Amino acid sequence: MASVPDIRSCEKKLWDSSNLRKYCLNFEEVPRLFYDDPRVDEFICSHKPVVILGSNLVKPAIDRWSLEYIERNMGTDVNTVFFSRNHKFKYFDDKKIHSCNNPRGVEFSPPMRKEEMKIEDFMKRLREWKRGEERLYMQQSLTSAVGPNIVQDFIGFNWKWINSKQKAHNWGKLTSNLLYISMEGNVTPCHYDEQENFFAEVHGYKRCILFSPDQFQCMYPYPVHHPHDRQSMVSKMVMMTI
Ligand SMILES: O=C(O)CCC(=O)C(=O)O
Repeated sequence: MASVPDIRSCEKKLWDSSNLRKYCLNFEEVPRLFYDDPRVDEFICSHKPVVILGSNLVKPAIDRWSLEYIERNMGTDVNTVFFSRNHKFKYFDDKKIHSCNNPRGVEFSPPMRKEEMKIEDFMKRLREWKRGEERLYMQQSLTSAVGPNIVQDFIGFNWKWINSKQKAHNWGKLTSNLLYISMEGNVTPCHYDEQENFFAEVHGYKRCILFSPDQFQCMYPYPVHHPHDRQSMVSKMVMMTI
């Protein structure tokens, strides 16, 4: 990979290595480039990850979306919240689980549970959370059901820029917009997505560990009919022993 100048000095760094989980792997950093650098398109075009700076993609959210603002403005509909007994939130598709309505499904015990919660109940659980309790992770689609202020903020995202990227790279439709509110230390285990992703960090920090597609077979994905389809069967412990 071509070397890219280090431009992180202009960013506020909210973490150091003590905030990160330890993995027995050698990491190479994903390049960080300003949105108007022509190399952004070169990276996207060659299916390589890139951190894009200065695009103002979600500026209204950066300016306003504190936890308090979200609580006041999210609206009255319920939100999808996952609960896990440990730090891992391994996605599963409940439509693939065996049941009397789905006799051909797979016998499966979900590793986490899902609850639909009002935003104020989620925030209360978050505020009152104590070590040893189930961890929480809200993963909610942003639809027109959210309150009017959040809708206005969403309309103010930099759609012109993102649509230009979609067009330039011949991507499919922009299909879903998810709001994630995580506790520090939560982990989404290794998986692949079926479409391109733009991820915008509004507050805090998130580490994404990406494996090259040429490692696909080493990741041992679950069979497609399994509730953990798209997830890797490789756990951290296994990876440390090979
Ligand atoms: O990183 C997460 O916690 C969820 C997002 C995700 O799984 C993804 O974008 O593929």
